Amino acid sequence: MASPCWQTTRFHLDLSTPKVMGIVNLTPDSFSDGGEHASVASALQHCERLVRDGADILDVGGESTRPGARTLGEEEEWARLAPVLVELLRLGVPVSVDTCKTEVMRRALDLGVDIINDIRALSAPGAQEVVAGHGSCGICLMHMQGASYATMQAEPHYDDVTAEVARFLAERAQALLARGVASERLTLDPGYGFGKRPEHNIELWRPQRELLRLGWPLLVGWSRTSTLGHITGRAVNERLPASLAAVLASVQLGASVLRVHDVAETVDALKVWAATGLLPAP
Ligand code: 7PM
Repeated sequence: MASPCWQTTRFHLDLSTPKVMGIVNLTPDSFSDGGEHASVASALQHCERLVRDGADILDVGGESTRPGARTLGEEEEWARLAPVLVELLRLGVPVSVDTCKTEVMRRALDLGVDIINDIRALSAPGAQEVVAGHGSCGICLMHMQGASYATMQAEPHYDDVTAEVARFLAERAQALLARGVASERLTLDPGYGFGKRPEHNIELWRPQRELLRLGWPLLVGWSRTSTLGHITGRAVNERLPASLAAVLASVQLGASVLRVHDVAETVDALKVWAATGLLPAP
């Protein structure tokens, strides 16, 4: 089998070793207080730190996704993202934008971002067209059950969670191929925690390799999730050890891109894991 890769706007990522995607959350409570200029500067400092820590990709989100959070208008979301994206595009690492909004995707791609990461798998009207029309950006399609953050955890139901996630992701990926998107531009994400109870996430985890049969690399986000809280009894700011264990288990189960808050710690954990020979060195 050829080495898996991920084609993005400016970079061809080699996924024969796992890659670390650092989370950059631009909600006002993250980098705020001293006005817009100060918050852009502190967000940028955080990103530079993630790159020094070994992040292979930065994933920047402008919409607070906390359950019950007010959804942002596209102008507001773009106003948060734009000044930071402009600077990040100079750092020399792939820049991913975590958004569900078609107009935000269009503007981000016009700026030159490398990847569109959409927890709604490009379901907004016009989103597939924008991304397909770009020609080379990377794409992450994630599975989520339920219409919104506000409702997704209310009543998740699956007869066979792995089969249902696989069917959904295959269908979204095929729709993009039908629009002429090159297969190498796609990664798939099972969406741990999105419209899934802890038992659903755990049930989905062990057969994760079955999703690889669809033919695309897997990106996973276990970092600090409530399922890890459920397993360990730890509060969100105490979930680093659990998150590291989840990363290593996920890599063993075939994941190629790890979306994490704690980049330096994750890079160390992957180096130790790689030293065992269980996976190629990062
Ligand atoms: C509140 C709830 C705050 C959830 C933040 C979140 C993923 C993602 C997010 C993921 C992909 C977070 C999430 N999670 N994109 N965006 N996969 N592809 O934990 O798991 O950062 S937002």
